[in-house]
Amino acid sequence: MSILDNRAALKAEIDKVAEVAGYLWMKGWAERNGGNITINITEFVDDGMKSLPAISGMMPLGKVLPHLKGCWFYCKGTQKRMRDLSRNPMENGSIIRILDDCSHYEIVADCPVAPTSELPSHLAVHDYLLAKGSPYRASLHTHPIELVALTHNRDWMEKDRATRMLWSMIPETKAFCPRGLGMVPYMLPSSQELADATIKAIDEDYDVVMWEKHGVFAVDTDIMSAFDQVDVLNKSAQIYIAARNMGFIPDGMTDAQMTELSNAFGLPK
Ligand code: 2HA
Ligand code: ZN
Repeated sequence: MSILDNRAALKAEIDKVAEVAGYLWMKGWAERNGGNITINITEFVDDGMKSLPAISGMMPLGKVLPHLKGCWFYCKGTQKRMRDLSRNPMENGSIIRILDDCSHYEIVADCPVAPTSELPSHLAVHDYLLAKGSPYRASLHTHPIELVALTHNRDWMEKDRATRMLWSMIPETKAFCPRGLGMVPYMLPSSQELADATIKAIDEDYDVVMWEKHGVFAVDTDIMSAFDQVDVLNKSAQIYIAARNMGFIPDGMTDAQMTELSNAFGLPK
């Protein structure tokens, strides 16, 4: 028995998470338990779900998150592997609900798998998105090799320098990641400080935020779209590296070509 039985719409969302988890593993972005995914599934919750008993005690969120009252999430489990999640999402992640005090949660289904270590960042971001009235319901943290490599150099950590280079490698990148790549300096994984800095970067209007020497954090309407934004950025980083490996610095699209593209697709300048 699974909470997903006879809940086709909810199951379709979890299936997308499993599909993306498989891509993360295949791309080499999800070593061991690396990366995490949370999705806000509140719109799929029915009365039958609301009456289900908890299968865990009350766990603290570490912070009051007022906009999460009554919200439900699917979360990857802590210490769980993306490659396992791709085959078995409900044994490597769980469905949680936020309690009315907005500072605790409990696990509801299917297994008592404790959520990801990055839960503070993920839930604080979901709280921020709801407060803003954003339609975004998915957040993804992963370790894309070439984008992480880029952050090991101070110059590329300068605001929007990497964004300009990545956009200029191939026209699709700006078209499909129109807000670019925000940069957050190194901070301890799982810390509240990192969560706060991530929200600040998203608030500056980025959908994808780089955690220096660690990974990316991306938000979008659903998990597939969040993955796509990271995928186009990392593709550009790979093209840059391929050119450098051929012995030259790539020209990149010209400013005039970038402006033409932005006008044609109605993208921000
Ligand atoms: O959950 O990637 O940053 C594993 C991680 C933590
Ligand atoms: Zn990580």
